Amino acid sequence: MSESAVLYAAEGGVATLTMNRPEVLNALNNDLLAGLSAGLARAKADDTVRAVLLTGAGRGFCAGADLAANAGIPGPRDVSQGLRERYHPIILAMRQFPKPIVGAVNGVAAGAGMSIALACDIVLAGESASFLQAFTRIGLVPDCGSTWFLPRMVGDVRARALVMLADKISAADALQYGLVWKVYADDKLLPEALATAQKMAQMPTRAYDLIKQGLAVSSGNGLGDQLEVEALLQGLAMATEDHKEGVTAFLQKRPAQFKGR
Ligand code: T3D
Repeated sequence: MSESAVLYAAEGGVATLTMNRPEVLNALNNDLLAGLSAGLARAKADDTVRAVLLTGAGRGFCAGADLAANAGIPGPRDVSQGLRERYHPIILAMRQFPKPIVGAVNGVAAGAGMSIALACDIVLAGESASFLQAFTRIGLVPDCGSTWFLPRMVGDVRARALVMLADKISAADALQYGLVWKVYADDKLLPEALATAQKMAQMPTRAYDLIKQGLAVSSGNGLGDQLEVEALLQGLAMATEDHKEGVTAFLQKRPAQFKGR
């Protein structure tokens, strides 16, 4: 595995993962997929890391599966198994990640690259970024969660149009549709995304983990079931050191110093 397909840097509670194949807009080959898995595992295991920032090197965020590398594989390949083994663990790891993930979409996010962007907890974009459900352009169907994320994020009408028409949409449209949280001038994106991740790294990390668990099951639950989920999660949150600190700080009229425990 190439060490450089995903750059890893941890500082101030934030691990920055930079997809690093700029010459192909960070298209996903085996090295980059392995690098993402390894980077997420490393950030998860490091107790000093309390937020992750995911971005791309160069002018793209991620152009999806590396079509040239795939075309170079001789003979038939088991695409379904490849998705299960190499892609799904990344999407699931992101959604089940016990710390927040901020995506800084610095350029085009296409195909599985758009799915990866949508799997982040907070999606920020540069004003020249774009989003493309590229799949039907090459006769494929959306994968890596796009048919799960999109209807929930933008509703059925827009989800169908995005995946069937495969029009590239601008960051401004993505903001209007609710695919991203904020759009920044291109030169402000990384500093703003880092500031967001640093802020989140100071927040109650265990509560974030529990929030992610609650949101993950909400769309499959009725209100009564979800109220029960919230009750269970609140019991866990209430037992954390950070909850005690939050209440103590409130009563003492000072800023809380959360430790992520
Ligand atoms: O196969 C499986 O394992 C299943 C998984 C499937 C998941 C998927 O993601 S399927 C979807 C795959 N992605 C695409 O279909 C997108 C293909 N790329 C594009 O449509 C365009 O490149 C973009 C719209 C993303 C950007 O266009 P543009 O004009 O800004 O850049 P460009 O000139 O097309 O690309 C720049 C370079 O990156 C270029 O190389 P070159 O000519 O300078 O040597 C281009 O070939 C390369 N590149 C871009 N995307 C990919 C890629 N190389 C390999 N794979 C790519 N996906």
